[in-house]
Amino acid sequence: RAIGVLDSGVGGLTVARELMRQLPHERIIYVGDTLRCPYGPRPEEEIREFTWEMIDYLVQQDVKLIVIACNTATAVVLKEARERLNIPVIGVIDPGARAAVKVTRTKRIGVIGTKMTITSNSYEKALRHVEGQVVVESLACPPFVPLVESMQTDGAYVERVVANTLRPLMNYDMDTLILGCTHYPLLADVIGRVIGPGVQLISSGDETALEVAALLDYNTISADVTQIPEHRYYATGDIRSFDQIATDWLDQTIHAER
Ligand code: DGN
Repeated sequence: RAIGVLDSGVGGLTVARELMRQLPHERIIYVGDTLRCPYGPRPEEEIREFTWEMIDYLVQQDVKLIVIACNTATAVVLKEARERLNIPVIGVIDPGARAAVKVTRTKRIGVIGTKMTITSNSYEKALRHVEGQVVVESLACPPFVPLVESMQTDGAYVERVVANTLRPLMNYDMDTLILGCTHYPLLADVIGRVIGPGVQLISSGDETALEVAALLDYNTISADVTQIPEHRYYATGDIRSFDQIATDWLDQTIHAER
């Protein structure tokens, strides 16, 4: 049985890539709701409804575990999905928070994400749960997801948008910045340039994959992969642009299905 991974669009591929790297035996079924992306500015009820449609779809495919590879959907649906499903469900917020606490020295952490993720305060709660002493500054970055979904991840225009959006954080003295949206790692180069070399960027993919591995009792050391499992990709919107981003990011030719 496969691992189901869902996101509002292509962002969850940043988590899928890490799963493939750390758990090379595992087959992944990926669902991206590219047609209705972005979720970030939508009302909570809508995010709930759309996310459940993807969860139900994955359950129909008989997956053994679901990764909600979207911070926005994690903030809204993780708790109830855990209560209702009889397979494990993993979100990306707790792993992201844990990863940040591991690397911060000054305990001053920045968080960027969608409007819903930031207003839900989920990161602040998760961070404090791991480390009571952290000082957190959060910022919603609504322009970022549309940039990524339209495959604009580099260049002068993108750099300008990123610099303008991050301006409110520039005077905040932090040593760690959580990319609290799974789309943002695709902009990591630009974000890193704008924010400067003294700040470590944290994506949740790495730590999320560790959590999945622990849950599956997965022994990476004995993983001897001779055949790459046949992953499947589904997108609700334009397949061509999904394939382009996925092929680029995952470094293998991807053909998604509608
Ligand atoms: N990738 C999603 C996240 O991590 O929050 C959200 C993108 C969006 O729909 N705005």
